[in-house]
Amino acid sequence: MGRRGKIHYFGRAANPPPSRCRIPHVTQDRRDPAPPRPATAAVLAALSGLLAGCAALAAAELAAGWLRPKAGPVVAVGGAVIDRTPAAVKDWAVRRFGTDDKLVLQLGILAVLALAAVLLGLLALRYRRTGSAGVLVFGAVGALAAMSRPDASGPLDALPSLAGAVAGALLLYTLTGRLRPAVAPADHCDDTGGTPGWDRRGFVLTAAAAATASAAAGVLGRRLSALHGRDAAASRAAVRLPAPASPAPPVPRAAAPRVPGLSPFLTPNADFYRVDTALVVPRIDASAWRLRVHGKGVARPRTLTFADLLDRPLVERDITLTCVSNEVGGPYAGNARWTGVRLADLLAECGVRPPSRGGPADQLVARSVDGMTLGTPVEDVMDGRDALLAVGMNGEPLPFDHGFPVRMVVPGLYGYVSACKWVAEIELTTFDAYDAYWVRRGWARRAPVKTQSRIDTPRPFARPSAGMVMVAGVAWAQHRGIDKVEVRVDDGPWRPARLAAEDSRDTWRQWSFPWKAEPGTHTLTVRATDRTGRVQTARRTRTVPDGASGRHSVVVTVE
Ligand SMILES: Nc1nc2c(c(=O)[nH]1)N[C@H]1C(S)=C(S)[C@@H](COP(=O)(O)O)O[C@H]1N2
Ligand SMILES: [Mo]
Repeated sequence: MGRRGKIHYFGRAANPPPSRCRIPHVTQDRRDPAPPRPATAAVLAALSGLLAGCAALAAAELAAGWLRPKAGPVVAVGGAVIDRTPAAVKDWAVRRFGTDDKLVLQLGILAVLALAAVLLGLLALRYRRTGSAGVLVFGAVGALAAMSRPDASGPLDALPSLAGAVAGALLLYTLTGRLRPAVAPADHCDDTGGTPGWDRRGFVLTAAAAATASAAAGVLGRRLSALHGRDAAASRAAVRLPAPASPAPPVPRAAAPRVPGLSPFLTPNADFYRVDTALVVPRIDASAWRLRVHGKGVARPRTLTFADLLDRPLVERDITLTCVSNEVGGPYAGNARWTGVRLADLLAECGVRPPSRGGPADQLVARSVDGMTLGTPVEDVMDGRDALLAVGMNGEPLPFDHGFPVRMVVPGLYGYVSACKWVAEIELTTFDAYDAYWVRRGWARRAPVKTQSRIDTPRPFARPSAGMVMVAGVAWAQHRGIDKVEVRVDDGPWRPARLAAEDSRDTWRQWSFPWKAEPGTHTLTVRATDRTGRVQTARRTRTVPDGASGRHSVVVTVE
C-alpha cells in the first residue's frame, strides 16, 4: 500500500496531483515541519517494534485460536525449549519455580520477544526493509517450532506464526515509514514538495489502530482457543463411571488421624500436584479417544475405545503417586483413589508375556497424545501389582490436568517411568532398543520409588509454644510398605513415631509424634523404614537421575 492510499484511508487530504516522481507524494501540511529529534525517533522506533511484536503475537494467537491452539508460537517455542532443556536445568527450574515453571518459561519467551521487537524497531528506523524482514525471521522460528512438535498435525501448524510475522512486519514497515523524512535527501525529487519532517499524525493514528486491532485479535484468539476444548468438556461431563467390580475398601479411620497441618490422607483432585511438559493441557473428546496396544511379543495387537475400557471389570485402588523431581520434604506427592482397568490383564489378552515367562519385551513404552513417552518395566506391570489404566480419580472421571480420559498409574514407580497421562499408545519393546523422553534427558531408565518421609507440621521456622507440640507427616515406600517412622530432636536418639494404620502398601502412611518441646531452636528430623527392612538413608542425593535421597529436617524455635 502506498502512502497515497493511507492518506485517503485516514481521510486526511484529497488525492494529491499525479506526480511523475517515484517517491510518494506527501503534502506539506500533514507533515511535521521538523524531523523528530534523534532521541524521540529512537523511542518511537522502539515503540513501533513493540507494537509490531504485539500485532504479530495477536495475529498468531487469532490464527492459532481458529486453527489449533497448540500451534501458537509461544506455546510451540515453549514446548521446543522444554524438550531441549537438560535434566539439570529442568531440575533447577522446578526447584526454583515449582509448578509455576511453565508460566516463568512463557514470560521468559515474551521478554525475549519484547527485547527483539525493540531492537528490530530501532534497526528499522535506519534500515526499514531489513528491520521489518527481521520480524519474518522470528515468524519462521515459530513456524519451525510448531511443525517440529511431536504432535504437530502438518504444515498448517506453521500458519499462525507466519500470519503473525507478516502482520508484524507490515506494521513495522508502515510505522517506521511515518517516522522518516518524506523524502530522503539522496533521492530527492523536486516536484513533490517533500520535506524533512515526519508524519506525526499518521504515526499516532496507525499506532493506535494497530494497538486496538491487536488487543481485539488477542482476545478473540483466546475465545476461539477456548472453543476447541468444548467437545472434550462435554464428553467428560457425560462420562458415568460404572461401579468397580473390585471396589477399594473404605480408608480405615485409623489411617487418617486428625492432626492440624497434616496432609489429608486422600489428596483432593484440585490439590493434587501436577507435573508435565504440556503448556496447553490436552483436551481429548473421550468418544474420539483410542488406545493402540502393539509391539514386540504382542501376539494379538488391539485398539481399544473408551467404551471398551469401561466395559471391562474396573478395579478401584488407593495409590500414592510421587514425582522423581520431588526434593526431600517436597510437595510432589499425592494420594488418590484411582478407578481403572488392570493393565496386566489387558496385556495378557493381547498375548504379552513378561520377561520372566519368556516374553521378548522388557519395556512398555506409553505414548501420550502430545508425544510424551514413558518407559515402564513390563515385569513390574505384570508382577501382580495393581498397575492401572486409570479412568477415574477420587470418584470422578480424570481431570484434564491429570490425564483425561485415560492415564497409567503403577504403584511403586516414579511418575516419569509409569504414569503416562492422556495415553494413546502402548508399545512393547526393549530397554536396549528405545529410550523414552526423560531417559534421553539424563534420567534413569528404571526408577522405583525411594523410601521417603516428610514432616508436614510444624512448618519450617515455626515458633510453637513450649509444651506438647504434635509433629506429624507422611512416609512412603509404595508397593513395599512403611513399617516404622522415627523422629529425632537435635542430636538426640531416634524415637519411634506413632504410625497410623496402613491403607495399603501402595499408599503413603501417616505418622505423628507428640513432642515435649523445650524453649530454644531445635531441629526435627524424620526417617522411615520400609517393609524390606531398609532404613531411609541419610545420604543426600540430587533428584537427577533417579530421585532424591536423604532425610527431611525442620528447624523450629520454641518460645
Ligand atoms: N503425557 C504426559 N504424562 C506424564 C507426564 C508428562 O509430562 N506428560 N509427566 C509424568 C510425571 S514426571 C509425573 S510425576 C506424573 C504426574 O502426574 P500428575 O500431574 O497427575 O500428578 O505424570 C507423568 N505423566
Ligand atoms: Mo515426575
